[in-house]
Amino acid sequence: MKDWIFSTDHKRIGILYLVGSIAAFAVAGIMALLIRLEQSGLGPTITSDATNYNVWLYFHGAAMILAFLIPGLTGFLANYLIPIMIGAHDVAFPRINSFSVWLFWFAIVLALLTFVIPDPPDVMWTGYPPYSVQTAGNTSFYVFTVHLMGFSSILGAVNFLCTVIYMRAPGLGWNQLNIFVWTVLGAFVLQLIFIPVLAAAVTLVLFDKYFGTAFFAPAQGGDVLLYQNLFWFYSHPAVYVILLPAIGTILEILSTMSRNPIFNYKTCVYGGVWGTVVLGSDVWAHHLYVSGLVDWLRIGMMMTTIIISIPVGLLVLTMVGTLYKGSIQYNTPMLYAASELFLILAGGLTGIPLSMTSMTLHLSETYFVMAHFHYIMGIMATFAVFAGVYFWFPLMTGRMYNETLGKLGFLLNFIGVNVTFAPLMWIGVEGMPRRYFDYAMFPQFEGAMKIATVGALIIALGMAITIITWIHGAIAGEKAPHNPWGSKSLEWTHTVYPPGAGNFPTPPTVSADWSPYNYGKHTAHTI
Ligand code: HEM
Ligand SMILES: [Cu+2]
Repeated sequence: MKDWIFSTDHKRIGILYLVGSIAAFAVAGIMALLIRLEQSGLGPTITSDATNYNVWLYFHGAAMILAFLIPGLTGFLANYLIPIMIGAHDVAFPRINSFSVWLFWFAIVLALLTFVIPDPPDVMWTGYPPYSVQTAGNTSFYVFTVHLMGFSSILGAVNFLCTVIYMRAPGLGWNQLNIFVWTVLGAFVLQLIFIPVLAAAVTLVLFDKYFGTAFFAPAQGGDVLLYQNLFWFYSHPAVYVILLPAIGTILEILSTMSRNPIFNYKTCVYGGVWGTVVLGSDVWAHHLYVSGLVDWLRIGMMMTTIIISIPVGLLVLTMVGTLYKGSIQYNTPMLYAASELFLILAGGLTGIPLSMTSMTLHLSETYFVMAHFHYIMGIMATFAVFAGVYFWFPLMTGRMYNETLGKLGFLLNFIGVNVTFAPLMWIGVEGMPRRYFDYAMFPQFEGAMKIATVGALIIALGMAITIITWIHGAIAGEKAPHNPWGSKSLEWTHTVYPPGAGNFPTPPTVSADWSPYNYGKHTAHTI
């Protein structure tokens, strides 16, 4: 126990992030089930108090994004893998790393207090004023959770940028880095620049609610839209904080399982990853299309939003190219990774009508938006975390998971998410507004809501099987053979499983022709 609490080993810290984020995922998932059960019929079903419903929505959204996806990708996967992938013995600042993970755990505890305090926050994940200022709910819990998570992530960003810049193995050049490392660098640059803006915005809400200031109160000279601008100035880039490492994870798997190098590596890195980082900073107002925004800004942001499909398209092209003519192994991590092509298309293509200022007049604030971001962010990124856990499972535990159980969980999850979100997307186009507690004025949508609820139950079963598969594998799985997937990357070729203190029995040195994707070529990846 003490070994874990005071550990500065990046692998243990990574596992602590994993446990915390999966716990948050489980509770936020239960909230999702409650939301779907509430909507399974017209009128109140499992609660008659709309505030309960708002609290579930708040916890579900805020926890999924702040406590599961961002820490799952940039906390767990980045921590566990990046030092090993670059041939380092640990991160640049191990104690700060330990401090970050405990900040994250404090934030989780703070978020969970939602369920015990008498006036829980009910402000969605967005915390928009004037509601967040006027509500009887305790908005300060939302604000402090954002502060803690944000601070933890900023420390992580500084740590990992320094680690990759200064601690690469001798000989390891920038263009030999794993693609996952690049995507995490992109994500951390975004976090470093934009988190302070979100932190400032929520702090001003705190002042307005508890100290009587009027930053967002128009009657006293404030500006309510200022908050929305500040919030999305961070939170649009935040979707790339999630998208980039998710795609990085998937690319590692696609490459290894199809025995192909990353297709178009340099275009993917400099065009795809960094193009997304640069353009992603300049599209936030597409979340404010229906707020009465001035025309020049609305049209401008429509252009940038459409243009960002180019770098995102490059990333998807790399995924397809990496599979092309591969000799593919269809195991559980690969099933998750391959399904991402469909999920990214479903989520990305639905973004295009939303980016058109004309079409969004109809679609904004409907279930269509909700289905869009669940396909691209909810499901795609969640599947990436799952794919990552399965792929690196032998490395992390020294054991194999059960392939049949893993595949069964995948199948249920994949069927479940589509049974849930396809009907919701459809009723969104038909005009079903998001965030309504009851939909008495739209009785025609009850059938679709019921189907979606069945979908959510299928997902719950799939998730339960997935978590059982992991626990079973970690405790009773067969011993993992050396390099079970035949990868060329340092974390597999130069370590024992699980890697011990300092990661490598002998610290690796890399030659100029080494690549983590040297499949098919006979160049030795010598040390
Ligand atoms: C290139 C493709 C994409 C385009 C063109 C696009 C476009 C849009 C637009 C215009 C909206 C605002 C809709 C409205 O509120 O009326 C939106 C909402 C959203 N998108 Fe995307 N998007 C894309 C990709 C992504 C990605 C990759 C993610 C996350 C990984 C994402 C996550 C979200 C979220 C979370 C929201 C709604 C947030 C909320 O209101 O609560 N989108 N998207
Ligand atoms: Cu956006």
